[in-house]
Amino acid sequence: KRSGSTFNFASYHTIDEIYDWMDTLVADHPDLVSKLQIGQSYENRSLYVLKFSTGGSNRSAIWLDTGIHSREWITQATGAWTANKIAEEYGQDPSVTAVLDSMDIFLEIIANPDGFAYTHSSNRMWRKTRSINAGSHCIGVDPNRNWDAGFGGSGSSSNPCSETYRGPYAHSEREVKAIADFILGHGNVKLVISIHSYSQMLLYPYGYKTAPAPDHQELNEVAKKAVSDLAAVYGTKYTYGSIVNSIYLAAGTTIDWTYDHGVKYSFTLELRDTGYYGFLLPSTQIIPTATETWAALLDIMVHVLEH
Ligand code: ING
Ligand code: ZN
Repeated sequence: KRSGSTFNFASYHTIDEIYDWMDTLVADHPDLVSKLQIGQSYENRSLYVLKFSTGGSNRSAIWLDTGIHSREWITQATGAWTANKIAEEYGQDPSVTAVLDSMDIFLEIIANPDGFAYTHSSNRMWRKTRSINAGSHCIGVDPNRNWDAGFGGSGSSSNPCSETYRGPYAHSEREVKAIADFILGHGNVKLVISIHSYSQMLLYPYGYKTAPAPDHQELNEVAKKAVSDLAAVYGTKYTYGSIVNSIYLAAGTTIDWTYDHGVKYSFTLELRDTGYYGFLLPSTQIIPTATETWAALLDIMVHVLEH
């Protein structure tokens, strides 16, 4: 297949390379894969989403995003590998086939394109968006503190120079608002997995409050099985739990917003590693990381399909 021969999944790529490859994937799988534009970034880059669908109308859906924090390069790389895997396994793998025979999958590989471009051009460690903050010399908002879920609370900063700056108001960032509008407009999203790195964790709500989510017990069971199946691939150990119990209070995160807007199955994955390389994970680990992550993703997707 062209997509396999011209794009090296074992390397890190620029935004132009990834966007070009997305078109190749669509061209290679026209009956399964299409590309949507859900908006534009602050610097007017297109916000593209790959849609995997075998038909129907407004089927129940799965939303996956990678790269909302631009420096977490293993996530965009895993997103590309995963897109290819979904396309290749439909009609081959029984679980993928069953999922896509009744649900659609939406995958935004570069959820923060301005930040991603900046990690290539200027500062490899850039996390936030690239929006200008009125009255400050500091640039950018943390797109994982900008959501309307306990917005402004603990674990987010009001200082535009902070890495966890929440922004002037909820959904101030186009990149965040585009996803929120898409999910609300769709109205039938059953599962959200927002993918970050690093820490090797599988997290579920809440982050903005200490109260357990109403579905805490089921989410915990799903997470337990997913990390077990992930570990079975190469022995990589993940911890799991609510955001607040696993990391810290963090207000304004993606999955707290999706959970509070009816997406019962809302998760964040924190991919490899636990800090030895951190955000600078060697490209030799892309395929192993994506391969083990796939076990967890598929596990969660099948659970949602069956519930
Ligand atoms: N860590 C996440 C962060 O945004 C996180 C941890 C994930 C907090 C989900 C809250 C919700 O701080 C990284 N590496 O981005
Ligand atoms: Zn992150």
